[in-house]
Amino acid sequence: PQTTYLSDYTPFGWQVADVHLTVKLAPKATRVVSRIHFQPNPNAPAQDFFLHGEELKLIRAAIDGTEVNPELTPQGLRCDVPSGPFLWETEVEIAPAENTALEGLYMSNGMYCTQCEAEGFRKITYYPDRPDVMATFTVRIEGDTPVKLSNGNPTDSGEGWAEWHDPWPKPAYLFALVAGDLVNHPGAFTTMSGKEVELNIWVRPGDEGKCAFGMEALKASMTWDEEVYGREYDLDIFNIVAVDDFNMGAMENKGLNIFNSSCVLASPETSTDANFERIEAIIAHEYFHNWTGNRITCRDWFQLCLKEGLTVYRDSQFTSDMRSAEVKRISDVIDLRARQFPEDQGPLSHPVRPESFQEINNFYTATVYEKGAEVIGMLKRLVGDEAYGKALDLYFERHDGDAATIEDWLRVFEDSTGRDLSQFKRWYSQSGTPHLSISEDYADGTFTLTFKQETPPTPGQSDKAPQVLPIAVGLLNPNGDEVVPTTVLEMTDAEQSFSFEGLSAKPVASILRGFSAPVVLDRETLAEEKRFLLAHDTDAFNRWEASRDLARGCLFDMVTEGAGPDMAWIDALEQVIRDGDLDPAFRALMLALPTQSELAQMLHAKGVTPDPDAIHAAAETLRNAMAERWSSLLPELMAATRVTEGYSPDAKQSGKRALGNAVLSLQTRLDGGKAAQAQFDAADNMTMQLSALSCLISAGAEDAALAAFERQWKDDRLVMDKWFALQVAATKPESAAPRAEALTKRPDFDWKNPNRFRAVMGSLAMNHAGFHAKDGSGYRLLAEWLIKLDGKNPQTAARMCSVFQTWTRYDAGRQALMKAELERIAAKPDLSRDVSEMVGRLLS
Ligand code: B3K
Ligand code: ZN
Repeated sequence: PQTTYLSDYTPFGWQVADVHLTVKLAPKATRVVSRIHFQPNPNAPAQDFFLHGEELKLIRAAIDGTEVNPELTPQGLRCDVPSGPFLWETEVEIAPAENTALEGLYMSNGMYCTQCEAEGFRKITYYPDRPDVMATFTVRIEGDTPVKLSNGNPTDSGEGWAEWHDPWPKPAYLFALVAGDLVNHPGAFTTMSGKEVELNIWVRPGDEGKCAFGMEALKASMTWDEEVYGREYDLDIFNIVAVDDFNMGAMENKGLNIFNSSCVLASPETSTDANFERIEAIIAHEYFHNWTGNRITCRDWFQLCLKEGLTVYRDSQFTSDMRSAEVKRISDVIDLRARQFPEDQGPLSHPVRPESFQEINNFYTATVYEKGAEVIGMLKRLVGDEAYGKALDLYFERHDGDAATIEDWLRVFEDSTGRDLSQFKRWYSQSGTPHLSISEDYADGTFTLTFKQETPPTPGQSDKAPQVLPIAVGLLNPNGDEVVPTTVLEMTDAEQSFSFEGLSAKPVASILRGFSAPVVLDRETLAEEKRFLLAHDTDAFNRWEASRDLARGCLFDMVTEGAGPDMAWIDALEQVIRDGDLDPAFRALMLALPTQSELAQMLHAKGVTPDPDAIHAAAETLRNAMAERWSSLLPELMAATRVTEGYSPDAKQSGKRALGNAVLSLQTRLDGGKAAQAQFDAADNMTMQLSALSCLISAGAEDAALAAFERQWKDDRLVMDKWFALQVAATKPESAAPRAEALTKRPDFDWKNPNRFRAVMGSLAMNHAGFHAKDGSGYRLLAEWLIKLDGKNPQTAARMCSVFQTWTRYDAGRQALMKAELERIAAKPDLSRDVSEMVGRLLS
């Protein structure tokens, strides 16, 4: 397969003035007629006229009305063209009903829909399918479906046809078309300049009752972007469509966002609090793309983080404002460590701005998205809030309508702040997670912190240069009072010291407050000092981190030395858990242990080969010890978290439920599932029902509840996804692979639906000790299904290959088993480019 390099970027030889598409829909033979005005691009070197096109049947091509015979290749077509402007026309035939890859134009439950990012438009018609070619689109849809939607504003319609015009020039990846038997949940929004916008959420008949929350989230997002970033919506209409078969969460097509139905449909009975929060965040994310992504897009796909990192950063700000900023920060760091750190520290490690790819869809990663957002957070921390605001204003002013680069982005900050960001730019080019170690010194009232940074080598990058690290530090005196409030130290060297003078006693340092840089902190702190921070730190993140650190240390000792649970930590934690003045959501986070995969990573980093069974056993022992120590506290807490008002997914109620359910899982260890069964029977919302079911599964007392749940929800696809997922994720390790396999034999295991596939196979990978079963049964099952899925949906198969990304950290036996499965996948005949690239990187 061919590799594309950032350094090879060349502009396209023509500009597109406008695009007219006529799409005549038919499941097996859709005709797409294009009329495109090309004119030579004065800024481009001479080149052949080449248009991308894949899996298209060319019916006819013409230039200025005269038929031509282009040279066809599997990737597109080449043609001789006039030296001046010309009108290009083609007619192609495609078969949406046969498109199981869910890229281009495809069908989901009888409905036509599209997914074009990154390179899917070329499966709809011949086109320069690259983000720096921007054009206005006029689209005519012909077909007998009652609803026909495309980008922009509706201009005209009649019996069997509808026409749309999008006045904003856009790259083809933002093209969208939806047609089907759909119903809308309507809404309206008045923008800050008084423009009326029609809003709709389009769903299949029967799902109308699950749209109200999404609509409110959309309006809240529109208001927030006006208030915080000064960004106003720019069309007369904004449509969202829910689709059941979708490879990702959602897609920001101009004026026509398409969502995986799991990321927009919500009701208290069918969605958990976590679902509600995620839906709110994804709706915001896609809406925010209208400015960061659509109005300002990417010059090429290497610049993906320009839109994704920034938009993730913006949606996290939104969630922080809508809910609790502290809880959001802790949750984001948990997620970063669970998904991005393993990526950055294994064979798939790549820079936030990658420099080469075979299949760009493989780079929609936690590194591009989440680390990309962390980089923006650091930039804001370094320049300050006000300067960030000014830089963003300049970014929108200078680059509106552009296909921009990371260089453009950084230049805006340099020009508006006068800072030199050349060293900061390493965050975009250097892969891997920096390790930060610290030593402390105190003498004569002066406290000195000395930091050392070092980034281990990653694929293709053996030598690492020091990066700019904003290190937020606060100092507490021995009574627990803060003597130096949060200060951002700017570290630029490999080793660097910072001093604080005029102190009356040796302080306790709270370092990397708010997780001010995405690094691994190697800090040898005494347990006593961590308990002190757990009790006194004014920074919520570091309070949580202190406890997390104690839990990690305790589990490390349990696994490596057979030590018992750290009762001093459990008692210190109890003080926090009991503190009714603290946000229940924060206390719920405090109750969670580090994940088993995080522990495996920590052991590996400390030179110990992780044994998944030993890690699982230690975590179980520790949780049992917590439950026993708090046996009288648990019922009290359960009572205190009871919600008596009607259900609301807001932060206040969901925080209470989160704490109550964290407590329930401990209580289940004492009563074998009695309280969980009672909660399951009484539940009137999915949060309470599902968490009770989860407890029953971990207690091995789930049979009746699973059957009852299935009877109740068998007709609701999204709820049944939860049922499939939970029984694999929450079961004992030895049952995970057998249960996943049994589930794949059910008639409702519709494996071509990405949500259902992920529910089973993704959950298997989440069950750490289950996936890593010593006999290799977890690996084998997953590999078999990836091979099967590759033939139908390479994109989803390739994404899931990343569950093998930590394979080299385990013992020789497990390594050999995983390697054999990866090799088996690699040997599959006709393996897709997507999976082939992933497996190649994993094995290299
Ligand atoms: N931009 C899309 C992702 C497209 C996925 C391409 N394989 C969703 C998002 O980040 O908002
Ligand atoms: Zn995005």
